[in-house]
Amino acid sequence: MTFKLMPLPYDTAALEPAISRRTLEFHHGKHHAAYVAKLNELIEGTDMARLSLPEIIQRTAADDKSKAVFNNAGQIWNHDFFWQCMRPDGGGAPPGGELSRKIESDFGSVEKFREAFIKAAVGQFGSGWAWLAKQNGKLKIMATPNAVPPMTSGAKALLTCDVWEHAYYLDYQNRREAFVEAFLDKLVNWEFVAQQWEEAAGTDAGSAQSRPKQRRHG
Ligand code: MN3
Repeated sequence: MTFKLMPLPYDTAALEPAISRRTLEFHHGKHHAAYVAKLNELIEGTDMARLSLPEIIQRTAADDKSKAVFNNAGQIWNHDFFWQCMRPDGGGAPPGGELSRKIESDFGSVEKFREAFIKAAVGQFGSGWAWLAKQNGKLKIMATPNAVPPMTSGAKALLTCDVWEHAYYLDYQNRREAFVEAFLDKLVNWEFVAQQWEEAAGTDAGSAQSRPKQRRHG
């Protein structure tokens, strides 16, 4: 199939001041768009052209000869998911409910979850992603390098923050931690995260995780 660039679920200025319009214009309109164009070019005329994005990711994850396909497919999936994880006037503590209770029971408190997420995001050396994921019935914090999504290790993604420099350098320069704090405190779309949690109820289903549904904010 030919993949299309998923539109942002909000205006490019909607996340200011935590993320500037200029950053979103480049990040979505140039970086994310380039992954889509490149993947389409790489799979055209091959048997991968009829697969879904998660199928391409799973098929190429352990295959060094398909590294370019994996990297571009992974980055499309990761960015589609990342945009949905944010909204204007988001962030802070998750609203009450099952996910909130699970965060408290698995991490000790929301504050401890926040500390662990920041530590993973800041500790990811070089380019990559920080995640809240579900695996074997438990919540876990993960950091993955480059284009790797949690589904390749059988975990289901619930929340992610892009920690490639292109995600924050125009707004925060080298201060990755300040960016991750702004992400957690001002941007997280907890409704979306809770929806991922509900979809994961009773299963880890990481390998079957499909493209997140669109919802528009702002
Ligand atoms: Mn990015």
